[in-house]
Amino acid sequence: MSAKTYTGKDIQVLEGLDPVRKTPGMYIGGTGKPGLHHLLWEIVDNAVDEATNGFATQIDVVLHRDGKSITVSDNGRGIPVDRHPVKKIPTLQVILTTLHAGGKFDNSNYITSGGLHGVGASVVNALSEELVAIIKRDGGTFEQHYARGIPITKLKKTASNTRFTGTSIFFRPDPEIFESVEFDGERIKSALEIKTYLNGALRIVFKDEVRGETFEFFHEGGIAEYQQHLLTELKARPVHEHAFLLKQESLSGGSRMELTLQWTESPKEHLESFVNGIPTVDGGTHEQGFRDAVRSAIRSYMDTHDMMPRKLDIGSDDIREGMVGILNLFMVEPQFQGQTKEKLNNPSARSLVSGVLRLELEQFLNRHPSTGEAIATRVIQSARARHASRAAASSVRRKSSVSHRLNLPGKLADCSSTDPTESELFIVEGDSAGGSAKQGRDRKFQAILPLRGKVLNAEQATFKKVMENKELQNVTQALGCGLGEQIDLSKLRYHRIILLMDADADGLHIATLLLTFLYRYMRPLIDEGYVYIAQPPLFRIDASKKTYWALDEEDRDRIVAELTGKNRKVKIEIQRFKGLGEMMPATLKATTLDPEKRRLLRVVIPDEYRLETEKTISELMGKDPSARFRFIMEHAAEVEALDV
Ligand code: 1YM
Repeated sequence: MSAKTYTGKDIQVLEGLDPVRKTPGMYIGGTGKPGLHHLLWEIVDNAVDEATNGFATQIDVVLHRDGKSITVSDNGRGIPVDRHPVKKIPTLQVILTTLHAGGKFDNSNYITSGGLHGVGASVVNALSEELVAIIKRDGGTFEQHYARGIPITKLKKTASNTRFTGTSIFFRPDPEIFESVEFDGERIKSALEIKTYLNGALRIVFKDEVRGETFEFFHEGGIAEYQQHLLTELKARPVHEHAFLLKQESLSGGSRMELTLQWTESPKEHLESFVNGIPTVDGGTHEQGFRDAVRSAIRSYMDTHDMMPRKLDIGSDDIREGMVGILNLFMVEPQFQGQTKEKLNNPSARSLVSGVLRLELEQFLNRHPSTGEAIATRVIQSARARHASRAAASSVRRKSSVSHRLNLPGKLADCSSTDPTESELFIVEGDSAGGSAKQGRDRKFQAILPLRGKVLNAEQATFKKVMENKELQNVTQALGCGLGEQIDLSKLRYHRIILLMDADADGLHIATLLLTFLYRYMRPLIDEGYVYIAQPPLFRIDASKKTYWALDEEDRDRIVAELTGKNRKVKIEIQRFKGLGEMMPATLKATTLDPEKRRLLRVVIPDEYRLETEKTISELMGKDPSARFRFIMEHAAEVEALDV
């Protein structure tokens, strides 16, 4: 980025703001919460640019008491207020009322930005019910007010002889445009903190007046410090002490980049990438370059040091397992793509990143052989585990692909149909409940698999342990589709897999463990919507020769209130089931098994929860058992109700 000074004459390609209000999604991706927050990032990024260019050191962000308006200020040079030579109005007003062509998503689905500083401010102005700009510059304080992109005052000088300089923008997003205009303090807080990690000289003070809290972020250590922070947050133990750090100041085309890289014991890869300090959540060409380089540098290092195991294939997944890294690329005209425009698309970024990284990483490994060895060991360990899991999974598949019922678990009471689309498998807790279910089912299409003993925590256990657990083996064999990478849905024997557990803590525990197993090893079953949770009643209510079923206390109270409301003298008898085993087969059938009468919950992971689910599962299924119950109980409401 250049440090040259803009004045009015540099501003080019001007356009009115009407299109922004007509199709806001084209400029900010959408009008939901992400779009709303996008307004803030546009303003903050202008202030961060001023800091990155060396003119500002502090940014203040205030989320006002109403939660619907924000002020962002910086101590930079101040947006120019001089008269624009062509437009004959103040440059500030030109910036806030005209759209730079490069700033919008054009019809080829690209957005370019970073070309001209401040292109987004006019979009924020257009989509705000109110915006106030206060500029300190040229020895004065200047102020101008806008409503929905239209100036409602002239630029006024309100004070003179100020020695301070800077820009302050207050804005209140327009409720006519956004589905909700409520900002999320937590989201703002974490995004602001990341910006200070990416710019070690920058201080950001965030005042959240809604929650009455103030946070100050300053991370002198930059991305090296962020790397440490990430390891702690991910609970990932590194396998070598020092992260690999790379800063490249002058790359071709005026680009520069910085990155960190470290291998850990975590079973996953975690790469966070940014372009010009802005998160690229969907990755893109720079991430591809990063991965290319890591793969080839590690391969070449292992080859030349004779560390490649003879009988073991090392895949690029093995090389990346446990890798935690940060990539921040600065480039002049980034192009973004994808649904939320958070994916870098410039082809040149791939070779730019991979060229430098490959060379530097190899040199680093050669200079630090103990680090090289630790990484190579980690890679081999991952390849071995993957190899073992493949072998185990294909043995399960071989066994079950003999397909005959001979291979099905002994405890399974299978259905007579062989058509998976009409077949259901009830996984039932305990033998006595299993017995009731067997008697109450329709054997044509309903199969019952009772589970006894402990289901293993699939999050904590190794693949080998999971494969040895009898109960999970039974589930796997009954389903017939294999697991892990070898899963084959065409072999799945039932298209409804229904967990039927007691409505108590033990039942919740087992359901959670089973869901974790399915999530980790048979994820496509969840994604395809094949997994359900049954809802057996907890109470039976008899009144005037009629029977009612209640799912929980609330349901019971509602039914009782309804009955007494109609007839105060009615005699009501309430029975609480201690467990499924206590229920008569006919009762179980009438309330829980019969598709005409039962209610099932389908297990779904809405797209916006995907990341969160991954985190929640690994956090909560880690050590703390009480957290597990909390997880399933609190999230029960997120499970989409579905009448089947
Ligand atoms: C709270 C938001 O926008 N700060 C800001 C913006 C600009 C400048 C300084 C600035 C940039 C330059 C020269 C330059 C902008 N300038 C322009 C334009 N904070 C915030 N601080 N002088 C001042 O880039 O050379 C657009 S934004 F177009 F005038 F250069």
